[in-house]
Amino acid sequence: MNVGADGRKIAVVTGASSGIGAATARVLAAQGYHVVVGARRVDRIAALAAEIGGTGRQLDVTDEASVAAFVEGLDRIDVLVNNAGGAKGLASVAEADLDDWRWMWETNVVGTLRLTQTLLPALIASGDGLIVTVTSIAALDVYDNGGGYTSAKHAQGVLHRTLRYELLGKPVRLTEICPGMVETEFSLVRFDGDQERADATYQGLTPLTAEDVAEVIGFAASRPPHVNLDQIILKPRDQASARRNVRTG
Ligand code: 8X3
Repeated sequence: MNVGADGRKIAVVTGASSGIGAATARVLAAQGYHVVVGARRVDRIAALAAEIGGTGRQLDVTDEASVAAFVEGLDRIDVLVNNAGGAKGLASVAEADLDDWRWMWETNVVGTLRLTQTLLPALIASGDGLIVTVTSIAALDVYDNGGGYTSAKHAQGVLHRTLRYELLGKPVRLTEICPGMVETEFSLVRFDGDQERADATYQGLTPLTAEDVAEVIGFAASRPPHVNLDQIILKPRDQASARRNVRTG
């Protein structure tokens, strides 16, 4: 399929089956982009694509063949939103599960690298490309029992920030989005489906919503080509840092 034949600009959003990814796809579609949404859960992707008049394709950023199939026929790319990623577990370094670390590094770091490398020539060829990478405040700070996630998010942030240097002089903007607490499926995945534990994460405070973050991504995407928003940190008013919020004091 030749995506882009209708003349609309093309945006690719990874991890788009829920949360920040799905909300971002809706915002970019409302701005006039043809949005290509990717995620592992193909039923959700198909429903979202139908809703926003975009294209849904299964995507596992940890799988080379899946990425190759995902990008097939994408002749043109204007915006890439690297949103796929997440956390698994909350364990001290002493007790860390090596498979959880591998999953976090594979999805957040290597996945972002794989997709970005693949789409980079098309983003440059667009003449006004934009790469948005959704990292986290965990890309800027560390916290107890978060080493697997904070190290992966730091590495993902470094990958993105390095590209900002390497692409200087090329027509590609780069924006890193560093959200704090956002109520999505993030904690449900982190706690392996334990809904009670996930809910407890946000008790006693008002977290950001996926839409709050998506609006900011939409703002970055709608700036003129010479304006680069390098890094945007957004947190709920109730959260001062990864370690301190109104509940912890
Ligand atoms: C997650 C940020 O503050 O929930 O990316 O740990 S926080």
